[in-house]
Amino acid sequence: MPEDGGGAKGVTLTAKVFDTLKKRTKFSRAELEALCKIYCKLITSPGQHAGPKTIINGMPSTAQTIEGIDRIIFRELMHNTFDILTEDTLIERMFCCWDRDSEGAIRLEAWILGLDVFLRGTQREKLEFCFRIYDLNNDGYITKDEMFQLLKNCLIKQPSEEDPDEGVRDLSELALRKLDVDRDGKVSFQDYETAIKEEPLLLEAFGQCLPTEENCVSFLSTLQP
Ligand SMILES: [Ca+2]
Ligand SMILES: [Ca+2]
Repeated sequence: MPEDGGGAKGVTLTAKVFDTLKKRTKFSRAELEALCKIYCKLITSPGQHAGPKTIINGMPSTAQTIEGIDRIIFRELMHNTFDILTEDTLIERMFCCWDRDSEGAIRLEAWILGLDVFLRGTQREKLEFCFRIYDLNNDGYITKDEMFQLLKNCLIKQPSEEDPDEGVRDLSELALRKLDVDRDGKVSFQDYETAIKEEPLLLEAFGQCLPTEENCVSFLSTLQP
């Protein structure tokens, strides 16, 4: 049963959650409040519930869905607010990294913790975030196959080429050589960290998953009271 007729309007940060977030993130009190407001707006915006049977007489039913930012809203947010025009596989991976408990929606706390890395993460946090995204099967390694899949999706196919996958295979081979520091045939987090220290531009080698500096600044400025 919904707690009140307004549904998500009741979402607020409890004092305890607030204190935890204040400690765990780099956001100020005012920023956390602003982020909470944005969250409430996102989860109540129309078209939130993509699945069938969740809209009854124009009113979203809270019976079967957990409250949070769903995939559709997430994609729009990345697209419109942060200019991340990356393809679906990568957006899906980003969503999964944000939705830590695999609930199918990003709850308030996860949303704020994710944004902390996304907007103000340390180099180490950003490395971990990108690595998790690129490690498609979550086994702790980025393999050549995973690189192939990621690069295949980012590259525009040349129709004239006889074997369009050949270029992607070459590129995956090259990326593996660059990133596999200990030469065991796959990229561990350790490899990735070492290689990116050498060559910071490789951080997002397999597709954009972080906002530009400019987008960060402009989003953070909207949080100011
Ligand atoms: Ca993997
Ligand atoms: Ca390795």
